[in-house]
Amino acid sequence: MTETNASSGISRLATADADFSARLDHLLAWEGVSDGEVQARVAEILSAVKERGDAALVEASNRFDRLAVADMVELTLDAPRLRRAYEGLPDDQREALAQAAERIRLYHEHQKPESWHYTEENGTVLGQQVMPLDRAGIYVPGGKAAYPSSVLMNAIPAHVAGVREIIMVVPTPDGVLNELVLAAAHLAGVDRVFTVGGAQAIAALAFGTETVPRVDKIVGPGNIYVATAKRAVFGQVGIDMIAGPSEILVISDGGTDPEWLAMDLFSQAEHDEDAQAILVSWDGEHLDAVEAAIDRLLPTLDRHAIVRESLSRRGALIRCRDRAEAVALINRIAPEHLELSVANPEGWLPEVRHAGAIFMGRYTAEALGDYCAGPNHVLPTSGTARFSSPLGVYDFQKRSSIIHCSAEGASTLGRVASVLARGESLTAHARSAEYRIKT
Ligand code: HSO
Ligand code: ZN
Repeated sequence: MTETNASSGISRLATADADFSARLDHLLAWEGVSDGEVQARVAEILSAVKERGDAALVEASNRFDRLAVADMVELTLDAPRLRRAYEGLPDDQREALAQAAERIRLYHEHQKPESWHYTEENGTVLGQQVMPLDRAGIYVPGGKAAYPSSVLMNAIPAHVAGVREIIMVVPTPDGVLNELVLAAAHLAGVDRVFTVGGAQAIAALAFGTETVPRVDKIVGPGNIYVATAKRAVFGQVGIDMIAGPSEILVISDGGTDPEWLAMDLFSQAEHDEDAQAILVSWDGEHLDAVEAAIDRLLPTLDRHAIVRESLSRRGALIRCRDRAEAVALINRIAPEHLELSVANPEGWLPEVRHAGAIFMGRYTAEALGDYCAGPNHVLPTSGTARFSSPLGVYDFQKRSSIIHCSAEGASTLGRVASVLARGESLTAHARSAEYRIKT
């Protein structure tokens, strides 16, 4: 039996309910795929930019962002312009942004994978060389969803990875620039910004135009047109993930202030109406207290309409029987963000198989991770934490295998290769290997 609370609309579920599994599946289901009409429009934009370059890019930007510019010069911001944006910020914003950038940079420095090699007895050397991408493109959404924190989270790992050139694109609907976004780009090491967005910006990054250089990988969130365009150009360029709405799963042992927990749920629910906030506990009275806190605090939120919609569409307070059921729920949901608001979070860690980021203990609000703890806030959503990881330095690097045979090594390997090549009837392979066999 599922009851719906009249004020917040958040679902109450219990694992003991006969329909629990079906109800949970329904809440978790998220359809992010674009329809045929979106795909057709995107395909049109992609081919226009591919064929006509800057001219098509300018036309599309004028049309979709309600601009009236003559050429790409007006849609280009260089590094000095980004620095001026940073210097022009109010002191508190400039300092907070700089602190966040420094912490994110430090964390990502730890991720740098090393090249390695080993030498066999006969002198043959085998190894792996790690190299950064030449050029990365960062997509930043416009309008309300333009988050300076996301600029830091996308560009800093690229910079730490050693990417030679970082290009950012951001739409400016009605020509409105977001100075905080530009300041974040400055701190994160972005080289150039083009104020274009949508599928046309993805096309420019993927194919290159007279002004926009072609990049090797495109990262960053965007609306359905951007996501569709990214999927379409994948293969010609690398892309990161296609992110769904934000999610948080909180596990509470009943010992955390219900108001803190309510606000933690709101913090992700306020991102958008499709965001998902779920709290699990085996303490029924505590769940009632959290629900009461939700009802009390919800009207005080600036974004109460979005939060209410998100909680009633996809939110849930789930009562489980015990800790083991809570662990099973974590791994079934594979949440983007997991808050372990429990007495001994370390004890849980080995059992958490799937989660994008794990926030340990009562003090670690997810919001701290969104801005400044250091780890990346670009995380796998919609259960994709089962097979993917947070955005990181490794997303901006690739590896080359290194093989350096000694004369003796080539002779030994030649014998093995020759047999296998003849087994595949590839005799040029066999003879190439055999030339190097010592007799
Ligand atoms: N929670 C979002 C990131 C973000 N939060 C940006 C605030 N600003 C990612 O799921
Ligand atoms: Zn957030």
